[in-house]
Amino acid sequence: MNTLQITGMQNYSTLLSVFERYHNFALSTHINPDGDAIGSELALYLFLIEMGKSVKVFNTDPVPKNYKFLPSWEIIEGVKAVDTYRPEVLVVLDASALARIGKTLSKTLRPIHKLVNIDHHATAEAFGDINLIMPSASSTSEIVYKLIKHSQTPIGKACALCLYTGLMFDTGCFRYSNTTVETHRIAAELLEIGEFAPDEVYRNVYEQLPVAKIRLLSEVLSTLQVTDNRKIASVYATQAMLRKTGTTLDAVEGIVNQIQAIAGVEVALCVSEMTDRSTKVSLRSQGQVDVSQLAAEFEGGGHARAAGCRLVTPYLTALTTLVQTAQRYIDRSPSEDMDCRKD
Ligand SMILES: [Mn+2]
Repeated sequence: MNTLQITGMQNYSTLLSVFERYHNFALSTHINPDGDAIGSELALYLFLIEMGKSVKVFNTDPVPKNYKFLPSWEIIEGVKAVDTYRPEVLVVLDASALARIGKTLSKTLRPIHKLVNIDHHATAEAFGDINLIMPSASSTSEIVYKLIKHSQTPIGKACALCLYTGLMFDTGCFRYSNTTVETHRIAAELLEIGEFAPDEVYRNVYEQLPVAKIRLLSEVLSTLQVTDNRKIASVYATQAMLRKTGTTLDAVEGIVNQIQAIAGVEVALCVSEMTDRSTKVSLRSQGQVDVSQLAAEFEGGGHARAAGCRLVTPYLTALTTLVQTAQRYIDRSPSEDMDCRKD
């Protein structure tokens, strides 16, 4: 397979010429899609439609409720809808690895001509025929923004809202270390074009929580442990907690960020007990430790400040292992901050 790794300006043209050459497209993104995943794929969908293309979007997981304010979200279809459909070009966004679009989907959804990979994860695999991987970008939405700008097509209102949502989400509402002068410039431009209210976007994405989720939060936070040196904070979520509160695993997402806010904490981690008794781990770092490396020790990945992995051990064993590993990283790391990115 001829793999093309593209990073420079002229290489946006390479991808745009592929977009021009073919007619039938499919887009997809990672399982448990977040604001950047949905935002970037809808923005690219709208752009390709504007180019007169036939475009289908297939995701393994349904669009989370809090992204149903985004224009065109209804066009996103599930795995079953793929059937025998074969696009000429498949564009995978924000996924790190092809398998992350879902086991079934990664096998059934195959392009006739080109597989395109657009991503900003530091650990992104170059699985495409064309790989537009930019770890310096705040989000996949930022890369899509730059691609559209390069095409000199005006960004539409609907597209601006999708891109802004992705940018906002992946920068943690413009507060993570991946937030730059440029991020703010792009956000300002998108606000100007889209004429939407930023507070409404925030409210749509973050303030539509069911009560059950707050009850789960309370359960999970009650498991808080902080190491003696106060550098590692951890919590866990069990299947029993999910049952008790009537929630599912996706409700655990984001809890790790809350404990990261504890003064002096360098590494925050949240482990979740899975139904098969394996353990899902979310890791956050304040900058001293590269948690993508830590996660890689357990075949996981992500960014220097936000990463994840899965262990085949029960959650309490996994928790002990992870805390010990994190401590090893803290002991050997220099204390100066790294210039690193979030999810
Ligand atoms: Mn992203």
